[in-house]
Amino acid sequence: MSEVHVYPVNQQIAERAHITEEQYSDMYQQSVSDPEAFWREHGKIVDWITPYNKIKQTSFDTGHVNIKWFEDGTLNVSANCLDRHLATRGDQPAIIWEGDDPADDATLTYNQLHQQVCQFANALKAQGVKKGDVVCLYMPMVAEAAVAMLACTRVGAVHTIVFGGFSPEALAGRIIDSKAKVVVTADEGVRGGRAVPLKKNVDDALKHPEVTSIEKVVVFQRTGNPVEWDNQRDVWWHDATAAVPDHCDPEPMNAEDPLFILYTSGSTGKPKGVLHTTGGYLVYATMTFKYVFDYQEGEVYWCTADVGWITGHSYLVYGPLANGATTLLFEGVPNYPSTARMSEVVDKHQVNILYTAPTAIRALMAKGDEAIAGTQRSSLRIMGSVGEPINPEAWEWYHRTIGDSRCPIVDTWWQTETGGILITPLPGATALKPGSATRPFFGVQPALVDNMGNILPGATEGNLVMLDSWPGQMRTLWGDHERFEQTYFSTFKGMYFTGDGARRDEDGYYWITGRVDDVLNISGHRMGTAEIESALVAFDKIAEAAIVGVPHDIKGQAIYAYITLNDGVIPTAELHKEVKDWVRKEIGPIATPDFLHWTDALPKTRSGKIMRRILRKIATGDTGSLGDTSTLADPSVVDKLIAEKEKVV
Ligand code: 6R9
Repeated sequence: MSEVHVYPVNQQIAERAHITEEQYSDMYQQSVSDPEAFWREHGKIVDWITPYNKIKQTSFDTGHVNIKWFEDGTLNVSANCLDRHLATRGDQPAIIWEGDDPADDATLTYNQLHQQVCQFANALKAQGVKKGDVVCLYMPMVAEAAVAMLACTRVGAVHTIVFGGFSPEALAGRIIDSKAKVVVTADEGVRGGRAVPLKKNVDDALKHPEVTSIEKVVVFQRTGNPVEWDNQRDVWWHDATAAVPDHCDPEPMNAEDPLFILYTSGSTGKPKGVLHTTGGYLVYATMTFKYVFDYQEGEVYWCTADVGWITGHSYLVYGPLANGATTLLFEGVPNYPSTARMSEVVDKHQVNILYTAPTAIRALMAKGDEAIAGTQRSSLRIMGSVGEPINPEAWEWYHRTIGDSRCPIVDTWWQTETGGILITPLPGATALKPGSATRPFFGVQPALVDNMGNILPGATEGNLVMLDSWPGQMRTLWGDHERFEQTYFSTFKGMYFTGDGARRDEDGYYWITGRVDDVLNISGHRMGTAEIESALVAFDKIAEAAIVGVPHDIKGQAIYAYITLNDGVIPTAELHKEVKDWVRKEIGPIATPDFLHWTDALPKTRSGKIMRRILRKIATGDTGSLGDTSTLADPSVVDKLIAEKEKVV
């Protein structure tokens, strides 16, 4: 380890921070020694229709995993994000929308957002949506995406957002699994100067023979370009909202009623439908937003994540709006039309808190000072990072160049499954070490275990687990509680396994080392190797495929595919392109392999298991230490693979 530079707590920030160093220690202590008392108090950060008496009913026992928080309380998420702010900040901006084109922007006040949400909630009802129905959102980054989310919560519908970059096939798979009744989309999205054919993708997805649950498609008009239309099924957003009243009472929901499903990649099989419920999720998103970003009244907060990811749920929409914050929703990409776009947006809207991903930071860092050309960024106070480990160089650059060495960086570790941030600095309370997510949030009990599940004390390295529940934890996998238990609670009995490895230093700081399972992290997006492999073998010329991740300067990891073709098929440049296009079509551009390695045979054990450890080493060129190859059925494949590597593009 090279020497770690420690940044002490910034005193100016600490002076008016919600949480100081001493408060953190006291509150953390209380939160883990008496979770009932702690959450009884802090559950009040949101407004309840029926107050809760029960706090925590949770068990991590394999076979009986059961997670319930505040289970006898009722509340409504949209009322917490909107109605409760109207008296005090109805005219304050709730959402600032910044278009892909720097000339396009718009502001919605809390009053305006409330009105739009009520109207769209009534429009959903008019399309037949009832409490408990699943609504699939396949939206670009427009304010209407947030309107649609909040409208679902208002009527008690369960949303499942599918990232607009996913293909029709991927969309169809999620609709089939969730049994969604309605899709909300747009004619097209706009990103980086290019149109994304969302409505066309929906049309294609709905042609899939197993998609039988969709009754209506509501289409927001973003570009106005012509789209195909099914008069029975398709409804324009503007028509659906034109004739409905703008009053809609929020539906009282039980704390444990489903709030949303979000599909994420795992190490095996199909994407998993992570289920979050209403009360615990909202309490946790609201509280973490307030303390992790030290949000102060009137500040402008910008999270660059897409609504299609968990970060877009918890820290673009629900956390900020539940706190009455002004949240900036950006349609575009950080480097379009100029490399300095992100910094320009900060200046234009006087952003105080910026939350982005290491992959974006590294892409800008590669351009040096061009990323800040002509900008001041003097409004910035706090900056955040999420999605993957941030390397110390990128951290330092972000701190020095974007933040002018003034702003604390919160490196926030969490997952789709955790609902909110679990390990993170607090701006006024935690000394920073570049590359470390530092310490657990209130109520969070991380531990490091060896491969046998023994808890390792002190400064050490191991598998990252959680010993007890927190309110934002996922409750189940949609329709598959057994898989939920298998995936998260069977590796280490009685513990939630994150799938990540981590190191803990002598100060108790956590350093996430990355996934220890077969999940890749490409530009902060999770991709299961199994998912890409099954897309590849579905291609009619491919016999077998194995995916590994290799380090990439900007994306963090790149996708390296070993492919065995069917007998007689010759690898050509055309086939190379065809295979890449196929994966793009099956899953989406983010899953496209960067490297294709054609080979006749993969290294397998005598029982037929592919030895990925060897494939990883060959792909990264680390062939000096291949380790034990004696269990291979045919050890000669290793030398062949190493020789073939020369030709890989
Ligand atoms: C929020 C989100 C989760 C996986 C997680 C880990 C990686 C996220 C990180 C980080 C190191 C951080 N990850 N934040 N690794 N430092 N600050 O990204 O959710 O898409 O489910 O990904 O991302 O590997 O397990 P999700």
